[in-house]
Amino acid sequence: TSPRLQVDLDQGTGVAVMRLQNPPVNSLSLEFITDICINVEKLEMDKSCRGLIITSNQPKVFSAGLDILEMYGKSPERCGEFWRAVQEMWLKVYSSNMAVIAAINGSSPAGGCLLSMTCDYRIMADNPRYSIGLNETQLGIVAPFWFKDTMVNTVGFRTTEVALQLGLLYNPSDALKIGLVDQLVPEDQVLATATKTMTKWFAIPDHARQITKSMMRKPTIDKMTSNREADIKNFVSFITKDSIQKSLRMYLEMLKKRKA
Ligand code: CO8
Repeated sequence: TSPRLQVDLDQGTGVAVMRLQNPPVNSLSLEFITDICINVEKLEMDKSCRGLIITSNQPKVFSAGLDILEMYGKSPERCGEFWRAVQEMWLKVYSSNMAVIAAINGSSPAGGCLLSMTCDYRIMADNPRYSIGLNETQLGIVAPFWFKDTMVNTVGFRTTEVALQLGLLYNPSDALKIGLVDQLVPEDQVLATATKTMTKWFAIPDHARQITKSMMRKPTIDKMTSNREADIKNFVSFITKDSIQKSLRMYLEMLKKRKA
């Protein structure tokens, strides 16, 4: 176990709840992503676990996305290692045999939105102060093709085309309208609703649901795995550019200023 994750598997129901707790905002550092991968893998191998709910133990935030400090001022080698871990997390969750539900109890920008979209179903707190979306362009960076593919698979091409270019963050009701999330519930009912919803997914024979899930996702997964090394190379050369480093620095400064 890790201090950054609380994982509880109910042997009776077969539902595991994974709570993200990497203060303050569950940003996805290399270490945190590695913890998530190890724990998803463990549950995947556990025959008694049929479903996974991912939620946050931090107030107001599901996940702030990738840890910007992992992409700022780091060596190319370290950037490559980080990116391989990001890919691995996506692969593990997107191809999971478990039914995976995101219980989004806070804001979920960029990598947080990606993690949510890799789940099978999304339930979000109906708090208008929360937002979700792939806002990469706002940081002056570009969501890679498999982020794009995952969003296209979730909300369709045209919505993705506009959302990605403008780096749109949606409030919960707009996210529901475009299908980025599947259901809104009062904040204190997000986890309970996820647990209840899981029974609907468990009512279907696992093998039939799993083969169907794989049929839907395999082309996207195969495309990513066959371009994996090129994608790492591409990320490292992009992110280490002076102009991109400058954009990230300005964004970090903006985050700090906004707070003051
Ligand atoms: N990484 C690192 N630090 C972060 C991040 C992050 N993603 N997000 C917030 N922090 C830091 C803040 O700077 C702040 O630090 P400090 O306390 O030292 O000032 C602290 O966490 C708390 O943040 P806030 O005060 O802003 O907390 P709030 O509760 O007010 O807001 C939010 C929470 C809404 C999550 C807000 O922090 C936010 O909007 N964060 C930025 C989110 C974001 O834009 N993430 C994008 C990351 S990039 C990504 O995920 C995909 C990259 C794909 C790469 C492709 C390249 C080719």
